[in-house]
Amino acid sequence: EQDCTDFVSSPNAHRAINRLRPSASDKRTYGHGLILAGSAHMPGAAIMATQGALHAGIGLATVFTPGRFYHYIAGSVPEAMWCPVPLKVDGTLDPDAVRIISQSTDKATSLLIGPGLQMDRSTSFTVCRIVRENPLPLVLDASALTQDVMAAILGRSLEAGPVILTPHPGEYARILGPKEDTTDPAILMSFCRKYRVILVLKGHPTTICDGHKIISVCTGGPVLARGGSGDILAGMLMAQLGQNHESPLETVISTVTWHGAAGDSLARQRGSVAVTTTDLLPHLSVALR
Ligand code: NPW
Ligand code: AMP
Ligand code: MG
Repeated sequence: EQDCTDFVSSPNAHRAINRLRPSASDKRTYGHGLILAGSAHMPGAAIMATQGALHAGIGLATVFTPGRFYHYIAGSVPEAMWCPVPLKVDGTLDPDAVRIISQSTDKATSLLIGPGLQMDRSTSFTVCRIVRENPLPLVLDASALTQDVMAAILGRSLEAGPVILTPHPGEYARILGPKEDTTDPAILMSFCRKYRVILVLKGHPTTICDGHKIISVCTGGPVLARGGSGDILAGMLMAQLGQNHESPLETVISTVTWHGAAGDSLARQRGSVAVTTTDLLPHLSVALR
């Protein structure tokens, strides 16, 4: 472990930092990410996804979150902009959310949908419309991983940005269908080709597939086996996808590796038991160094 002050004052470190962030840059250089996440009983997922995006260096983040409780969660992450999207009287997402999010799309660079969303019929309808119509590079996680949303992906324009899916094994089984073998690499490969997606099958190891090759990422361990670890990863992927000019596959591989390496750093310093999910966040900078 290197002392932070020594690191920052060394000429090599100065060069390294400037390689990641050129002097001639401002917040627009590092992307503007949009996040549709959270619900009355899972506001934490929206917060953790947003923190993941911010700690992965995004320039600007706007969070669309259903309902009126956003005043409460907005204060917990002041760096982000928060925008309540309307709910119908039955508590489901109003289709007007499509219009509200589209209005912000012009200057945005990527979109994350899913962490902590309550996926009832009306919310699903709204999410499917956004997936079909919004051309931004897209990360779909958690509650947004349904068969209806998979069908909507097929309706995206060929010119639209890449789609990254980040299921855990249970969510993978849900989008694959009940009769398919979730452990078969050939099925994984043809699934990714059919939907033209990059799939991140989370676990130990995490398997990444773009329909042409399969990559295993072995960083990370059971310190990450706690609620919210995947929400942080989803935010990081959205942030990196929006600001990175290398290939989407390279971006996904490096970001998953980074998330796991931060877990390894946390476990080395504090062990795997008596920590909480957000303790991972400061270790993202340690792992990056
Ligand atoms: P079961 O029924 O639990 O045994 P869920 P989730 C299974 C939000 N969160 N390997 C599971 O099995 C997320 O963002 C909010 C294999 C079920 O059958 C989502 O929006 C938090 N199978 C929402 O909660 C912190 C597994 O998969 C199926 C598996 C639900 O997310 C927590 C579907 O799973 C959470 O991130 C595994 N590793 N894990 C917050 N603080 O706000 C689960 N299954 O129940 O839809 O998945 O991950 O709980
Ligand atoms: P989620 O279930 O969506 O919260 O995602 C969990 C995250 O933690 C994924 O990035 C997993 O790869 C990671 N994770 C959970 N348990 C382990 C484990 N035992 N070893 C390595 N990574 C894990
Ligand atoms: Mg998850």
